[in-house]
Amino acid sequence: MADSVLYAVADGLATVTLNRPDAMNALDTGTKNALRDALRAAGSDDTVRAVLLTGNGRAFCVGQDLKEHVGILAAGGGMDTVAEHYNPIATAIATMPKPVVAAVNGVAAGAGAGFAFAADYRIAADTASFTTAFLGVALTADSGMSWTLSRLVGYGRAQELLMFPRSVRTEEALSLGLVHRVVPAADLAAEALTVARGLAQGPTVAYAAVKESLAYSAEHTLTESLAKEAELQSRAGASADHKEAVAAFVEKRRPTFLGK
Ligand code: T3D
Repeated sequence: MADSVLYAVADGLATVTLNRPDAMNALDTGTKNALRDALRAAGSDDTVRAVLLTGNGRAFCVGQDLKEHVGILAAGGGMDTVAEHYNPIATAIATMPKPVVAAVNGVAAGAGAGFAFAADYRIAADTASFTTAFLGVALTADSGMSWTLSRLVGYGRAQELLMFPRSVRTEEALSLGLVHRVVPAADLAAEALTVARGLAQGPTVAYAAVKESLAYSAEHTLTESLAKEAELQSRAGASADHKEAVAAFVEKRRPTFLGK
């Protein structure tokens, strides 16, 4: 993998770090390839039970590298990167059967914000901010943002944030539901690691089922969603972790989950 994305696995947690701090973690082609491949690797590795996505430097990710993009446009290139990179990256985050935590260490713009919105849990430094950014460069939403943003903040607020891009600071992001938790910048790495490690040691089958049922119910009827819940509850109920959790409850001890 390119140095622009760091990938490390320890104790069931895969940490994926965008590592172009001098470019505010802008997404050039090499970075997009590496990020897509890292997330796919984490998704398909059964020893990985949770993923932590973050950035090095003062930005989380400012989206498409516009300095590279201007050259691609000048050479007559198009928007192939949406199908080649942005869609697979957003899909990997949103659908891998394990929780993804976004530790938003700084500004998240365009597709960078889209990746954070696709995650299952967002913890942000108090110095971070979000902007949809797309309209500023005469583009529409990608990286799943039309889907995620309206579900996070509601249709009307998503309209406003997409049509009139602006910097949303963490206090507002928290009240809008764009982030789950805000911590002092100095504490972000440790706090995010604690959350992500806890998820990596948790009942992975149940987390995957929660993730799948929420996505399913977003576009199905109540009747269909109830049937899906029954299917997923059967899956979670058949897991070793469910048996362990119930036994631990009865025996008044902490459960030890194996992720299966
Ligand atoms: O094919 C396709 O392209 C389709 C896919 C699109 C996906 C997308 O993500 S489109 C959206 C792309 N992103 C943006 O439009 C964000 C542009 N950046 C900004 O609006 C601002 O820079 C920020 C709000 C993110 C941060 O503002 P601020 O004041 O903290 O920093 P700054 O001074 O504007 O930028 C600092 C440097 O980062 C500067 O470089 P310099 O002048 O020091 O050499 C700036 O050019 C660079 N930078 C910021 N964003 C990008 C970038 N360089 C390349 N690409 C960027 N996206």
